Amino acid sequence: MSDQKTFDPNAMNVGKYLAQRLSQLGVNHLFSVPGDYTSDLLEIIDTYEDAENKPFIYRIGNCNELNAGYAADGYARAKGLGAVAVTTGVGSFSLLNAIGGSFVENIPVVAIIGTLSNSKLQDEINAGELYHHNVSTEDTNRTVYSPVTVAFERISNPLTAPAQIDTAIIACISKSKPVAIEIMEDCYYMPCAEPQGMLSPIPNYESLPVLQGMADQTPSNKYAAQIVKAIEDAANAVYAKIANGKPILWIGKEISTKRLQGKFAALQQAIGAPYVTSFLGKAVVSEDNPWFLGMYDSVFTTDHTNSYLNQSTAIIGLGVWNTDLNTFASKSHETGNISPVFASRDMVKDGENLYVQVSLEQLIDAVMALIQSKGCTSNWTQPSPPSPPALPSPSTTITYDNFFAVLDQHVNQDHLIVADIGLSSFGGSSSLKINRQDGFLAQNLWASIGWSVPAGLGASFRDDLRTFVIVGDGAFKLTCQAVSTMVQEGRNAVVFVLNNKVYGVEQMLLDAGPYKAGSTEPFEAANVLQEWDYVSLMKGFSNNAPSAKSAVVNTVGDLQNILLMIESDPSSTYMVSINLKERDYPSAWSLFVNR
Ligand SMILES: Cc1ncc(C[n+]2csc(CCOP(=O)(O)OP(=O)(O)O)c2C)c(N)n1
Ligand SMILES: [Mg+2]
Repeated sequence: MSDQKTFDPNAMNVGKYLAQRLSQLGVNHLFSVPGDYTSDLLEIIDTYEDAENKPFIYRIGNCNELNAGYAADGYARAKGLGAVAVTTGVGSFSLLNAIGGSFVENIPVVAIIGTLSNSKLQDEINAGELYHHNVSTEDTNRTVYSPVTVAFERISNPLTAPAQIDTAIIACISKSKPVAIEIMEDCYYMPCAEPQGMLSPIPNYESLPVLQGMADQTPSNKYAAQIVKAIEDAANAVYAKIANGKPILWIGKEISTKRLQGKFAALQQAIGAPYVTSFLGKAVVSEDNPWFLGMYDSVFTTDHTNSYLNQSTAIIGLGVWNTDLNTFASKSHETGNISPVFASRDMVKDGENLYVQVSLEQLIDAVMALIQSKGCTSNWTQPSPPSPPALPSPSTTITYDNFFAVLDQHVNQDHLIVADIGLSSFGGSSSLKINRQDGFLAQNLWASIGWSVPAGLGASFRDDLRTFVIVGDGAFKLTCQAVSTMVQEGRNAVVFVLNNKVYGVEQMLLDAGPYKAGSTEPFEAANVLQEWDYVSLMKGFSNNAPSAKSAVVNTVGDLQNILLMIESDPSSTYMVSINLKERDYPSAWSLFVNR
């Protein structure tokens, strides 16, 4: 309890200011774990209501800080911006993995860390007193969080709090990366200025017309002129590869994070070229498009996709990050540079030529301008889709391939898929046809197993969609308590646990021997999991709440039945164990297993 509450309860204060700023940007939920250094803030959040007596922000309690962080990350991926509040030290250190993932994958999350009051810090510094959860008198959270945030603000003074909060949030939405706001506990109830206007992102680069103007003025700005030239040269290089022949566009996550879906669609139509995605770029635009050919990723590329890639005269990477995942299965130590043309991370690589300070948007605009002035005729005819695999009879044992074939026929534009990393990623969840833009969320580069369950909790606040989480049993064990939070918050999410009783992908990468046909080679002991009873687990997590449902799937028919039940029950949380044979794997791994 803070004596600061004696201030006028109707006046603006630091906690309310933060709540208003987040709420203005569409953050209606704050994921948190209480701690005495944040309790006053959470109390403000819980009691602060708008003119219609609705809370500005609903606080969502989580079982631990890692889950809260992943939930904020999933919320940000699904809704645009997320926020999490934890206590210092024991909370902020547990949260760090989640914020690391948000940083690496360009997800805008505001991490709020409640810390010692000004007077307690002075006690520590001057009188050697020690306070719980506190590492030292050093600026520890700043040291720990600086590498994984684009702004760190420590608020010790209510007078500067509004400017500091605004600075951090503007950095977050401008750079699409996490920020941390550490607030000393005596500040939350302190009066401060009212928020002025709305916060909006600052562009990361000048537009081409502005640069052009700077280059053309007398005397010319030589740096602007060089950037204009880099943009033009990069666009000419790309145009030369697409204007004739059979180019294929290979799209990546920046199409989504930089909101370039519309510009990409116009470019694709103007060229008349098919497109494929990288693993990180899955479903950045809807896959319900006849020109979409599937994922391009080393040995996981399907025969159908390869039949087109083999005919292509150029593969143009647009917004694809050059990561080892693009050639994951090759087990190479190199990154996955499988196309000579890459436009991402504000540069364009064309073979040996590198054009820097060229954003993806500027490149697409400049290539479109060339197409409009010079024309473009691709030699492609619209691809015909492969026929979907025939579904096996209901009595057939469930396998990875059957699971994804049945699910693929079931999911539609009303679903949001949140997929974890594991054997099920490649040729499994990556093979699902996603019929809506951004209808598939995965943390594939940071690749922290267990992300999907709490991220699915966060994503499930997209009330217009039903969230389906696909997670391996090993990954599930890290963060499974988030299912309990789903029940508590009345989320109608569905968690499919791919229960193969092993860390399958770890075994695959270590030694694929146990997966070879007819093999009796044992799994490496470190990769064998204790089996769980998922039905009992769901009962335990929810104390038998009627809205907490569970099922076990052993056959194709079991899966079809449970999917029907789930559709007819839009207000329950489901946990479904898919009972797989230990040596089963998605057939997309066959080339890997048999090489
Ligand atoms: C936090 C974290 N710890 C460890 C790993 C290493 N790792 C990657 S995949 C994996 C196993 C996943 O097993 P499971 O979820 O059962 O999926 P399966 O491969 O069996 O489909 C592990 C341990 C990781 N990526 N993240
Ligand atoms: Mg497993």
